[in-house]
Formats: sequence, structure tokens, C-alpha cells
Amino acid sequence: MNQIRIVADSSADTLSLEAVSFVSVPLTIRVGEQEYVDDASLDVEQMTARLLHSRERSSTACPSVGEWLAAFGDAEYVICITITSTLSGCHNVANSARQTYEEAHPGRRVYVVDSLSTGPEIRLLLEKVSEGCRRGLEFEALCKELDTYRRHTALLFLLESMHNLANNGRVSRLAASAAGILGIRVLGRASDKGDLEQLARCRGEKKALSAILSQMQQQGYCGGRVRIGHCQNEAGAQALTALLSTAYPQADILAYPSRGLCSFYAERGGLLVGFETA
Ligand code: X90
Repeated sequence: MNQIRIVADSSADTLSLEAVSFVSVPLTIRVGEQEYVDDASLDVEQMTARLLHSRERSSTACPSVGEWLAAFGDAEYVICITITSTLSGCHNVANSARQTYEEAHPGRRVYVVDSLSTGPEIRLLLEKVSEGCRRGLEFEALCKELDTYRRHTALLFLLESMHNLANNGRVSRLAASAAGILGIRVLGRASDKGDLEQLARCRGEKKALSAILSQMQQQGYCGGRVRIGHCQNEAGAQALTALLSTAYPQADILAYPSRGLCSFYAERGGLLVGFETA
């Protein structure tokens, strides 16, 4: 019955999806000698706490071809969404897995999508595909719907520290330096190229949250879905939710703690906001 399977890497902060066949493929986070696998068993709070006080080297790694293949299982059709290929090897590896899979099983199809984003924006894409699945859409139609939808979603981030991003070569040290200053948060977005684009520096949470709202509006938000992933910042996520629901009382907004990969890079206090645009 489950001939269509949805697959995403763990940057999507999504461990399960209702009433569809879904598999999350974990990235790994290494802190000193310890390796954390970003799956359901990861204690994200414990990992974040350790990172906060640690001076050890830390890094991340994407899944192997074999791990992607295992996730594809024996599905006839697979829709596979990855973190931006500009910042991670995930997408390339998933593509190799697609090639191997399609060669080994003629007739089976894998559609690999480079989200050019991460976290909550991927979550929106996953929700869209799973709704299409539940409506009984066929593979081709699902891929088409996904391609249209992803032109109407965006991602903003608000970070208190960009230490791990800079240490792992995902932003320049200079770009990261502002976020190290006490009380300064960097507001940015996932660029069209799929990397980090800084938009503003904000002093204080209140100003930062209204800057998020006005950026969302500038990018075409008009009351659609919003998904907010936070790293140890329930209060910030709730405050943003309140601000948004005052402006858009009908909006479907959901806030939740990020899983391991996004927590590692967003760091404590970080907010990632995926939303629909016009
Ligand atoms: O392959 C790997 O090891 C994973 C590397 C991922 C690097 C970037 C993760 C970013 C997570 C930080 C703020 C949002 C940035 C959005 C840019 C598209 C979240």
C-alpha cells in the first residue's frame, strides 16, 4: 500500500509524519570523542548543555549512501528532501544513493530535492508532501506540487552566537563576529543560493522579534503557515508566536524545539522561522 515514501535528513527536525511512510536520516554531531546521532534517542538538551561549556573540537557529518539506501527501503517511489547543498554534502550523497537505487531497481523512482534551506522550511515542505500523499496524489503530481510550493516558502534565522557555524567553515569569522557580542542577535535568511545571508543586527529580544515580523512581511508573508524551531528558547518562540498571532489571528503557527543538527548550528537562544509567502 505504502508505495510512496517520504525521506528527509534530520535537519528537518521531523521524526515522524502522520499517516504516511516517512523516514528521517540522521546526521551526526561529534563533540570531542563523543558522537551524537541525530535520531529520536538523542537527548538534545544534554548535547546543547555540553556544547555550551565545552572547549573541545566539534563538527557534524552527513549520512552515507548506505544510510540513504536503507531509508529508501523497498519503496516504489521516494520523495527525498535534503538540507541545502551549499552548506552540506547531504544532497550529493542522497543523489548518489538515488542513482544506485534506480539502477538496482529499474522502474523505481527517487526524487531528490535540494531545499536550499533547513529546519522549519523543510518541515513545511514535508507537511505539504504528506498532505498530498494522504489526498492520494500520484508521484509525478506530488513532485510538481512540491516544486510549486517551495517557491512560496522562506526561512529566517535569529542567532545569538555563530561560533559553531564559523568554526565549521559555514560562515566567515568576520560575519560571525557580531553574534558573539553580548545582547546582539543576528537576523538573516536562507538566500536564493542556499546559504546564510545577514539582514540586520538587533539589540534586545523585543526589537529582534519585531524585525522578524517585518522581514516576513517584506518577503511576502500574509498570514499563512509558520513553523518555528528553537534551540533552548521556548520563551522566544512563544513570544514570536504571540506577536504573529496578534497580527494574523487565523495563522497556523507551530513552535517546537530543534533536533540535534539545527541545535548544534543555531546554538542556545537560536530561532529558525519557516513561513509561507505569497
Ligand atoms: O553536512 C553537514 O555536516 C551539515 C552541515 C550543515 C551546516 C549548516 C546548518 C545550518 C543550521 C543555522 C541557521 C540557518 C541557516 C540557513 C541557511 C540556509 C541552522
